[in-house]
Amino acid sequence: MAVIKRVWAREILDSRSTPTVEAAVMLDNGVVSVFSVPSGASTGTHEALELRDHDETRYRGKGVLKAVNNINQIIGPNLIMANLDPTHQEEIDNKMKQMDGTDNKSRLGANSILAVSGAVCKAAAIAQGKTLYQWIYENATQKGLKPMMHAPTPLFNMINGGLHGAGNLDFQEFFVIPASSKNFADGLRLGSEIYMMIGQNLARRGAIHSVGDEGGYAPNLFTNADALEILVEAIRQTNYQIGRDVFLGLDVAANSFYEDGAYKIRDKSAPMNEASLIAYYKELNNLYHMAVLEDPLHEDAWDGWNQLTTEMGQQITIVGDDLIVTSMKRLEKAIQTKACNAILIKPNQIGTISETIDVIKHSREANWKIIVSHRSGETNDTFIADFAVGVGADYVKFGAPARGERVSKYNRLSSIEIELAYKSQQQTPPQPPPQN
Ligand code: 2PG
Ligand code: MG
Repeated sequence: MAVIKRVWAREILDSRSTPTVEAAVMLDNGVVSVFSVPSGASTGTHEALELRDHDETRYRGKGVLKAVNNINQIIGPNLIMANLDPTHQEEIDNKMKQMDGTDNKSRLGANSILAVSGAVCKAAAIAQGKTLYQWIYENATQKGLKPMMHAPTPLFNMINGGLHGAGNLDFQEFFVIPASSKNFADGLRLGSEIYMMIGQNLARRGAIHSVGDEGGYAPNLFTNADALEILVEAIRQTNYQIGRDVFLGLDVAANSFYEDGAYKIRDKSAPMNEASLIAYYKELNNLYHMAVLEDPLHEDAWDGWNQLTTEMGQQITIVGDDLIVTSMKRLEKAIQTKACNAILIKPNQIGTISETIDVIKHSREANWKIIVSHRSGETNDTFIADFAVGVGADYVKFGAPARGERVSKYNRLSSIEIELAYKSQQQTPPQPPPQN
């Protein structure tokens, strides 16, 4: 097998015009791969550290030259010296963890480590002549996960609020979710048709402000519940039926409106305590029959999470994102305390591909649903789509079915779905989909 011969990195821009890290790996057989790291806006406090320069004279302090230098001067030279086979993902990831030596990757930065981890994974796939999702599947299988490969059901973020929207909504993401019985192509079409209808309705009301960070509309409305109403209205104008073809969901991202022990949202005149917020979710659920509820409470409200999951978890997929931050330690606590029944997976919250797969495996052992997610700051890298297929995720969350950095990932899933269909009939697809 080939060995890693060169590793290098540079600073590029993400979809918010914020710098991020792009790494490249070259093997001694000439194979080159490139991977870029996404970045969150509503980040959990317990995420691995995203290293930024904090030099106010460049990109308002958001530059990533330190992370880039860590790749060019520390990670790269050390990996090259060790003559590593890129198919040994775990060994390489462990080596980078050792080089960093901290619990939260704060020395080298999770953004520099993940950039190399992802580029190594891509290089290994190319060198073996395998599709990226197939190679990730093999990695996952080696680690004892038994993925079912398919294009997962998308959670389309149609309305962007909270830290992602220029409008006035407190909840961050309002999902439209195709029935999981639909194939991906039909689900994507459903998402697009409903997205167009929502846009038309908001424009008629004069409520559109703009689109938010993830391509969903960012309107000004009276309440967060009104945004759910807008989804229902748009769906009713299509041929799709709520509860049969399509479902609703929310990423509340409650951290962002939790202050001084209370939750403040525009739906209620006074700040709410945990019990009244849970009661409000029940009210919304009675009206809208939600299928997915992400981060309903703030990231350290363990007792409240347990109460909510005990009371609502039979009907709804309750997802821990800021709560768990793709961390094994926090996942273990969440399983023990029965805090939720699903996990949002973001490789950059933890910093290596191997650790991300370990967290997925452990979540599966608890019979949890797996949702593989983008970040609000993205590039056109489609790695995360292949990753979701390779680990057998139930859902993906890549934003609205609009904007280049979002649709690149949905379109990649479409081509994987076609390819898998050909393979299941032992036929060769007409055109191999591109990998980078
Ligand atoms: C989330 C994510 C992705 P961010 O909260 O789930 O939608 O947002 O990347 O800003 O953390
Ligand atoms: Mg979230």
